Amino acid sequence: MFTATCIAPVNMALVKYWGKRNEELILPINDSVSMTLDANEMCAKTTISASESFKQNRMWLNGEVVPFEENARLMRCVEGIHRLALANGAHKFPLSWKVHIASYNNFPTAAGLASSAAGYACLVYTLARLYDLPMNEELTTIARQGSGSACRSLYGGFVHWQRGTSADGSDSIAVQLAPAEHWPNMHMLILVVNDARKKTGSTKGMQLGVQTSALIQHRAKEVVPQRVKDLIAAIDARDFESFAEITMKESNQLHAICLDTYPPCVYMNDVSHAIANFVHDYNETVGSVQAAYTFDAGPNACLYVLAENVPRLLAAIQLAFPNDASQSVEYLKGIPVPPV
Ligand code: 2P0
Repeated sequence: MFTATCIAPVNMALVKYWGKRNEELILPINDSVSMTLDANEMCAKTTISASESFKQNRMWLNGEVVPFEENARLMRCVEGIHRLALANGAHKFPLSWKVHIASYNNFPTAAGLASSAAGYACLVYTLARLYDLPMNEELTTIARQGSGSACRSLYGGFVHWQRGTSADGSDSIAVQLAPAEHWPNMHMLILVVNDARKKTGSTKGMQLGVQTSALIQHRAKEVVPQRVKDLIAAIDARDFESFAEITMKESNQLHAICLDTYPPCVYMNDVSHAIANFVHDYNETVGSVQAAYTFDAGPNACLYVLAENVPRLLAAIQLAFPNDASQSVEYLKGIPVPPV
């Protein structure tokens, strides 16, 4: 028996992927840029074994059996790795051997916290390790076919998923823009508003968006290309203010597109909106842009803040959003910001 175990972290989009031009190959209508969390934080952990004695392919997610051969995305990842292994001539056991896959997420699954990104990135990377394949951009094209955003979780730091223009998706790849060490004091805080499974999954939500939103193609063609350039420049220069503005505008536009979808997809709730307001008020009160928010396809907030500003922001969050809601201080301009 041969076994490999790997972990892959969650990534959070700064410029959002929303909408496909090819559903089967998972080809996006626009580029996206993300930041990957530290490997020890929110991550998927996957063990894959291959054995001559296994009668069938099997998979468990968080200890529960999940369909394998009926899952087209999963099968496409396995077949993609088999193709690479054949081309590489590197496989140390027959490709006909069945595999058993056990994967765990250490965070809520399908609550808009990028669980499929970490999950499929981990699956593809662990399969690559099992077959002794090297890490390269081809693996990102395979992970992409499990879940679009998964291609970005194969790298740490800041990552750019280029939409590509070819019909077969061979140029729809993820590349690393900068490793995490490039901006070591960049922190991400996750505020879990609700960890329940979301009503409309991302796949369905973006499909409906492409079919019904009058704004989505304008966004893909006219807005995103410039934002990607500006964000890459902001990351390069470690310019937090520009980074924050682009990130927040991107989140707002994603949710505007979701509301422009018919019937609308509503992912943010009242608490999410209160958090977004809080961040703008906080920045105004402290007199500079020190925090940014982004929301994916769920109500949970992800805040970006530099290390030196974390304690003050956290103290303010605890004032504005205490565990006991009746103690909440409305975060209006002029409300004392905890001292540095
Ligand atoms: C992103 N999201 O860029 C965007 C922002 C959610 C909001 O990628 O259909 O689970 O599997 O390709 O990757 C979530 O979509 O969708 C996502 P599929 P995926 O992170």
